[in-house]
Amino acid sequence: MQIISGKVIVTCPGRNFVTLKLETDEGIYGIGDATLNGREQAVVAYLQEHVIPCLTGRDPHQVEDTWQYLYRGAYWRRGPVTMCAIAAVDTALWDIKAKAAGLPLYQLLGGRSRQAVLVYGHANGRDIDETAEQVGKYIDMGYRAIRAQCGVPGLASTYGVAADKLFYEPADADLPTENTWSTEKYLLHVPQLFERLRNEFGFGPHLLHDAHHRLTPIEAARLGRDLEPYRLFWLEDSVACENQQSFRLIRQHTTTPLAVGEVFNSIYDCQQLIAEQLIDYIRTSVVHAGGITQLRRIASLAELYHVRTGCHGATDLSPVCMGVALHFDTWVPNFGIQEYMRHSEATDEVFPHDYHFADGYLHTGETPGHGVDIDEALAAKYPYQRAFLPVNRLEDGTMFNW
Ligand code: GCO
Ligand code: MG
Repeated sequence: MQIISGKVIVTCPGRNFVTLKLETDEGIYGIGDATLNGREQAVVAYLQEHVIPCLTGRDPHQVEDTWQYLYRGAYWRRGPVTMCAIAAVDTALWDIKAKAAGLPLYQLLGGRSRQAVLVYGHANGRDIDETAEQVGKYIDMGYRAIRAQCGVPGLASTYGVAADKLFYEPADADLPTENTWSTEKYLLHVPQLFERLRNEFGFGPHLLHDAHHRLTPIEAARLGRDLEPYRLFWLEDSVACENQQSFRLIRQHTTTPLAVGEVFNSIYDCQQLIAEQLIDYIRTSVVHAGGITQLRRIASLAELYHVRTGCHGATDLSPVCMGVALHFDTWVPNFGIQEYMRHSEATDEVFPHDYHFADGYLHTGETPGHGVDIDEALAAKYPYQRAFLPVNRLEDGTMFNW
């Protein structure tokens, strides 16, 4: 079998998605997600100019060799743009291999390790009452694990609080929106949210929270400690994680489980955190961490150190990425949880898929491949629209982390 063409499809059914389609001389094709939120066109150019021309004529079954060719062969390694492009190729090749074998992808990875994939949904509100009401709604929908985010008194807006309660979409403007942040106000408020949620819903549902890289290590240690009575499933992205040793300090002070990794794109970004057992969950995703080929290496490293997986699954990761993540989750021995933010109806129509939600779990289908396709005619009806993630400033105007 040979790869005969590669096509990049950009579509915006409510938000932008970049999809790679690789076709073979035997009529089998594979699909991969290449979406990098707010930087979509950089990946499109990387694929079109620097990757696709090297793929023509290659044997699609050589998944590992192609990964190494694109990673080592580029000389310039790592980085989100490069790794998204490699991920898209890798995903499309695994899709082709599984289709050629006539098997759902999880069978090629090692087969089923669990019946279904535990997922967490996103409850959020402008204040504690509204967030509590949303948590109740998620419980009614069958969710067993819920991430709770809440507006902070004195701040006009904050990360994770959406106008539309089911479909959170942070890339909201043609140029970056400016938000204002105060760590002091936030740190006082969050424990009150979780006290209320545990009082109202008990300790049955798993509760999670995302600090979105906004704290210093000692602030994160304080928050982890303040949240201990409420037994969170995890506290996510408490500090910006370029400096992995920050987690040593946090770890010394709190037993709240820690999760990190959605912005990581290489196994080396995870290495110290995993090997020193500074985290409990690694959140790298198929699309941002170089595809299944690298993600499973990360998971295997994590397994050695009792670290479990918790793949990023926000709406900016397309249904293709979600479908593949579910095959990975169905197989991976050290599975923890999967994030599941629902895609809009328009998105689901552009990307027909065979996974479904029931009773707090997502279930993969049995279609050969990863089970997600793209309706190109429909995709063409939604042209690209530039959209940026917001930026964040402190109250005195200092540029900060979003
Ligand atoms: C999450 C993430 C997202 C990111 C988004 C950026 O935990 O789901 O933090 O909400 O902000 O994926 O593109
Ligand atoms: Mg996050």
